[in-house]
Amino acid sequence: MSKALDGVRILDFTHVQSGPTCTQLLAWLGADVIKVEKAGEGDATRGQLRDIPDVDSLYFTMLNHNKRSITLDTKNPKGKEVLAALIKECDVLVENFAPGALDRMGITWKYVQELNPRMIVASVKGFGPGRYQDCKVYENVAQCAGGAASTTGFDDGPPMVTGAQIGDSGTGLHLALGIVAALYQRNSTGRGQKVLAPMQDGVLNLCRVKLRDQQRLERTHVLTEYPQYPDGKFGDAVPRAGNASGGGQPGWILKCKGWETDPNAYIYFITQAAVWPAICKVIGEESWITDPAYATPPARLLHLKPIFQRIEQWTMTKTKFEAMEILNEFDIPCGPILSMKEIAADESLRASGTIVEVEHPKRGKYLSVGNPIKLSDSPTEVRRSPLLGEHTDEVLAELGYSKDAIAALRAERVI
Ligand code: CAO
Repeated sequence: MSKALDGVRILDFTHVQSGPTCTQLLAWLGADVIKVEKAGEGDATRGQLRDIPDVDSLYFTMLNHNKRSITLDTKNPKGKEVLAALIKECDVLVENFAPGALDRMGITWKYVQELNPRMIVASVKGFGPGRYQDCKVYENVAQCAGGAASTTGFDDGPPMVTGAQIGDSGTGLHLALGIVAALYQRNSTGRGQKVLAPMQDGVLNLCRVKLRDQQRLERTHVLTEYPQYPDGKFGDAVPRAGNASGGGQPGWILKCKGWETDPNAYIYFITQAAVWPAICKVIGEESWITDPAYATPPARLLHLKPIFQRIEQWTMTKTKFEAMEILNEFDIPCGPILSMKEIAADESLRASGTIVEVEHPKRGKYLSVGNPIKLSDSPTEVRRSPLLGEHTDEVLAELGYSKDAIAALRAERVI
């Protein structure tokens, strides 16, 4: 079956997580992704957090599926010639080097445009133009600068970063969308363009609701769905909201049976207004259906803590899965706190290809997250990540290099 991005060639200059997330998605959607790496070293993540000596780490393998790898010293004049040939052949150059690194390599926008005016140059940077534009940035820096850390955690604790890699993988997603849009626009203009996804901006986009709350707070001086209401004090910036829902339907994480020994024996419970009578019946508090102190959403906001304490008395008598079964019968929105161990074994995620088992020649079988975006006419087959330089000869041959010319480049350590 054909793939959505068949025929699109990506010159992949990405490393670590943000850029590789983007190009992996494009590869899963059918693009031919040629990853350019430093000879001998490769992407730094090949060697980071290794669980098997001398074998590409899971960090690398899980971010670089379906790509081809070539090694190339792009600072060597002969390496730059190869790169020029690749720029002429490819549609998109994706990079997430530190600010200025691409220019220092001589790969300026002007240079690329002269070689291939149709080329799209897509970049992840830590910050957009402004006072931090020259800074190197990793995941948690972006979470802190994008508003996630100041709004995550509990009111009486320090700012917290989240386990979801919203700075890296989140920005990779943003960049992938920008690239696909630029490819679409090129159909009518015939021209390439620059695409920039700064990590701070990407995180802020994902924290949009917190900027909403900042403005609500400034106008009304109170956020009634936050755990600080009604007893605590609000300052002039959005506070950390613990496990509050963040939306118009109050929610909280509640203990389930076994919580004393299992750190994940919890459930997320949403007191959606539409099912309030059902919630009252399930927990055995039928009088709350009509009691004016509990009957309406605004009234309940004044009593959220005791309400959740009472619901927790009920959830603690059930495992999280038993509670799910019962609550789902009444359409009460809830979700189990699943550990990575439980997710790895999840049959539905495996059946849908979101959890995949991949065979690797050096590490054997490993689990990965497959493509979470499902296209009915462009299914994803996850192929293992490439070994360092595995496709150098193949790609150079496609560019017209003879076997002798390739051997000469190798002898001079250009590839
Ligand atoms: N041949 C020759 N040189 C190469 C090369 C190749 N194939 N590939 C890379 N290089 C060179 C670069 O040109 C650069 O050289 P200069 O410093 O002389 O210009 C050098 O390798 C290092 O590149 P870098 O500065 O991007 O890498 P770093 O390890 O120092 O920094 C990071 C890593 C992630 C902090 C930085 O790249 C960055 O801020 N990127 C943008 C934001 C980003 O994506 N962050 C998320 C990363 S995932 O957490």
